[in-house]
Amino acid sequence: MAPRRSTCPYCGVGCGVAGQASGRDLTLSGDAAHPANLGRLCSKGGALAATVGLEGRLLHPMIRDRRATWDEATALVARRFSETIARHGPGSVAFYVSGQLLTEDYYAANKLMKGFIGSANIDTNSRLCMASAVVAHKLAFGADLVPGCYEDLELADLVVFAGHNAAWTHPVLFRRMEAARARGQRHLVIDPRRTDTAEVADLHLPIAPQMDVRLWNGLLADLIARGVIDRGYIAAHVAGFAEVEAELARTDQSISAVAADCGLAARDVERFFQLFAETPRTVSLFSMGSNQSAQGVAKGLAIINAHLATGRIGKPGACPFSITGQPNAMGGRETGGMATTLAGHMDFDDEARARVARFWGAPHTPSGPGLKAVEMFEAVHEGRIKALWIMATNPAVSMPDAGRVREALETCPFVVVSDCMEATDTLDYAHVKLPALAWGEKDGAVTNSERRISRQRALFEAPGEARADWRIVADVATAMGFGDAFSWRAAAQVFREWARLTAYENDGRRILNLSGLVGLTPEGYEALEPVQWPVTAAGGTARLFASGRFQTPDGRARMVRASAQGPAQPTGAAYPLALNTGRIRDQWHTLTRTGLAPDLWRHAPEPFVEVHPADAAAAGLTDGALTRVQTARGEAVALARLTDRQRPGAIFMPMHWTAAYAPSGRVNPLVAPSIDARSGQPEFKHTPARVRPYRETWRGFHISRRPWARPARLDLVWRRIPQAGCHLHEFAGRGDVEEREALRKLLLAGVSGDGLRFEDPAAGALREAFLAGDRLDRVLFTTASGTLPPRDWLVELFASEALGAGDRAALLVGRAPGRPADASPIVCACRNVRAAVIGKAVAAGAANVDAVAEVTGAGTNCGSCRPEIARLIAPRRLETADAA
Ligand SMILES: Nc1nc2c(c(=O)[nH]1)N[C@H]1C(S)=C(S)[C@@H](COP(=O)(O)OP(=O)(O)OC[C@H]3O[C@@H](n4cnc5c(=O)[nH]c(N)nc54)[C@H](O)[C@@H]3O)O[C@H]1N2
Ligand SMILES: Nc1nc2c(c(=O)[nH]1)N[C@H]1C(S)=C(S)[C@@H](COP(=O)(O)OP(=O)(O)OC[C@H]3O[C@@H](n4cnc5c(=O)[nH]c(N)nc54)[C@H](O)[C@@H]3O)O[C@H]1N2
Ligand code: SF4
Ligand SMILES: [Mo]
Repeated sequence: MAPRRSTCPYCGVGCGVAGQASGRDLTLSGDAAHPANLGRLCSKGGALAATVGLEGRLLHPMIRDRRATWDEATALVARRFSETIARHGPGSVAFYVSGQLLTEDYYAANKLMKGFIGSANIDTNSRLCMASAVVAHKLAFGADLVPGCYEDLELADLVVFAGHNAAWTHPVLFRRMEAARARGQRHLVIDPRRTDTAEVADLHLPIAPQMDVRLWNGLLADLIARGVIDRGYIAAHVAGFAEVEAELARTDQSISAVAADCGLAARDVERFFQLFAETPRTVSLFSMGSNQSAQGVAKGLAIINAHLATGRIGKPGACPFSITGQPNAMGGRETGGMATTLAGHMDFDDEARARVARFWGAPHTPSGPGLKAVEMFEAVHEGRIKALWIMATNPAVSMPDAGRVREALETCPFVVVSDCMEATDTLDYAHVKLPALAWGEKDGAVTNSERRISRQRALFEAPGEARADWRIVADVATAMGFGDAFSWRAAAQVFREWARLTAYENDGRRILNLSGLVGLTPEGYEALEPVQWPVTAAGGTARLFASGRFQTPDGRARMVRASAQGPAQPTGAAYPLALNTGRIRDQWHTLTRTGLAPDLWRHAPEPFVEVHPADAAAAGLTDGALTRVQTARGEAVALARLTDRQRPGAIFMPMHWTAAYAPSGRVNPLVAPSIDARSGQPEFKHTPARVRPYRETWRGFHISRRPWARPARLDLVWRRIPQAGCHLHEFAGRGDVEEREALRKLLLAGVSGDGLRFEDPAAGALREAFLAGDRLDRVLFTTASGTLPPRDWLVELFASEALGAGDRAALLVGRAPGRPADASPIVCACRNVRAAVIGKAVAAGAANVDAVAEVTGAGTNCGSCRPEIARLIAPRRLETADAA
């Protein structure tokens, strides 16, 4: 069989893949014919085959912990929702959905809530992600429209990354831009951290947290002063310029004043302004450093204003470009997955409501917007929402103030969760668990960051009783009595209905229009090639606004004042540090899928907190020490990473860890739920915090064939790190030897077989290893004051069928006989190359990334580590020493 073409389920780049399945084994490569990636894949996409096993999958409906039939589960969900609505009104129920649903799923969920239940209480995790950009687009362009396309990123002479760590979060697009750099494109990064994206850029502005609006306003004032704005474009296509100009004049916009407020060196700010002024082909990419802010809308508007005033929009290589995170964040915005719009980018005005109701034959459409994510969980907490259905998202981990979200879920009378995995932090709270088809099984459409609709296609048979999300929704809708409107039999029918809605009574005023796809046959749907909306009979559209017409009533774009404020909650004496959060290179969100691929754990095996050396010294922290990170809401414990890539006064923690992998390493219980008043998007990038040494009295590790969760009775800092063929557990405690003994008892209960044991009471050290036959079965090493060996060699032994005499003898030393241990960090996860090996290659004369690649193999597969290799070759110092 020829490989089937589909798309990667992770980031919004939307790379095409080509996969060939045999049973559950998958051979996968990048789809050379897909316009998003032309065959390339990053580390995450490249590891997909390692994540498609059935282990850990939810394969049958469950009512609490009892297996149920679909009929039972569907009937129960329908009955509880119907009863709740009958008793407390449609506003007492809610759906919380996800940019990881397919367009068909999203369309079905939205139709049920907004058309038939008659509430707008459906919101998506895109609220945590894109909501600020959506509002900025609507204010500026009249609808949530992304002007540009990926080709613009190659045509641009300057790319500004505004709070975007593209090297890690959109790696394949970054590879494309690296190629453009070789042809002279320049990169400028605005980010408080010197990320890998910043490391290789021409200019990095390590901005003080949440000062972006000040910087972009300063830029616009400077452009006006220099006379480089496009008065002709403004006169023809833009409204609101005079108001914005007048507002800017109220503040001192001198470079020195802007630089001082932004914590930047004046000459760097000057260089940014100069570069922007002299480069007509500029694309400004904005992502979570812009959106996840209490001023996220203002940040987006300030960026868009600079582009509108210079006419740099709708032209090749020039646009403001909000890049999306999830594979179908765009599809959700299009189909009405957000509580603040109807499907098809329509708003809650009477005309649009009537139109949508007419199209659906819907009895009830809500009169206005529903609850946005943070408000929704607050309403659950207060008991106003009494039935909640969560699909394809893990809010117990990913929402801000996650402790409170867990309380809300705990008390909610009825929680339904559709997921493809059987154990997630959110599923712990589910009354009903519904098994969804996962990537590789489901069939449907997604829209990537450049408005490109691509097909995801099934590569495997549906396992167990798992069903498509749209079908689960349709079955519940039918059981609620709305069967006529939900009688689809295939994804293709759902898609066609959706396409028809975009074209319905659309006289050209709604740019989101799939009129070219309304006649799609099942075969046409199956064969659909990637295409960018709007899609007419003539085909797709790469770039919007080329004619200078926008979706506002008068066709003009709007410049809207963006006022500069600092963070919602400033730091102070008790919590002097700004806690920033975000992503790491090789993991996806809450680890339910990338966590299954051992290779993807190598680059960052444990939760960490990045701290500037000066802040670390003040707090008594050393590199690698377990560190308590505290905010007004909660505490986490993570390994300190001392680095001058962090601004003094600011710290960073990854968002990924969950109760399943590192219960004390979860950051979201610490994050304040401050939101942007207009978009409802939380300020994930700023919570006042402090750090303290954890001061463990003992620590250790346990390697076993099966995974262990943190024992409930013991207050340990626990991390589970999946390995090929075994699980590594790292732990530390603050108790005495009794605590260690309690853990030992639990872990070793029932262990028989050959045991080796070494004890050094002076160091409080105990090392034990057990074999089952000739195979290593488990090891347990603990120490109070001594050291522990690197874990790699022991982990490797778990793969061996029979241990040799030499290996046995060295077991309790923990080191391979005669092999020097290299504990330096892994840089290239694909080829398993460590920093020390790269260091040696550099010392031996490898002067650039390609030379290092040739000698060591690092960076030769997906290329995600290339910026990090560059950093190892030429370390740079943070350029804030002389900041104003
Ligand atoms: N590897 C990986 N890739 C992913 C994902 C993943 O989980 N893993 N998730 C996907 C999703 S859903 C999303 S939304 C995207 C997100 O992609 P990005 O937005 O690139 O990712 P983040 O790491 O959340 O944040 C970007 C940067 O914003 C910076 N920042 C923080 N505060 C400020 C500020 O005040 N101003 C400025 N200018 N910058 C600031 C942070 O330091 C961080 O480096 O990634 C997508 N791609
Ligand atoms: N501190 C902090 N928190 C953040 C962020 C941050 O930067 N900092 N970023 C925020 C952003 S931008 C985002 S997008 C969110 C992401 O946060 P989440 O959406 O909570 O993260 P995921 O791990 O992607 O959750 C997806 C869930 O859906 C399941 N799933 C996968 N495929 C399917 C499917 O086809 N059907 C069904 N029914 N289930 C499926 C997965 O197993 C998993 O449980 O996190 C937000 N939270
Ligand atoms: S860049 Fe990586 S994660 Fe994103 S779609 Fe492509 S392969 Fe998937
Ligand atoms: Mo996101």
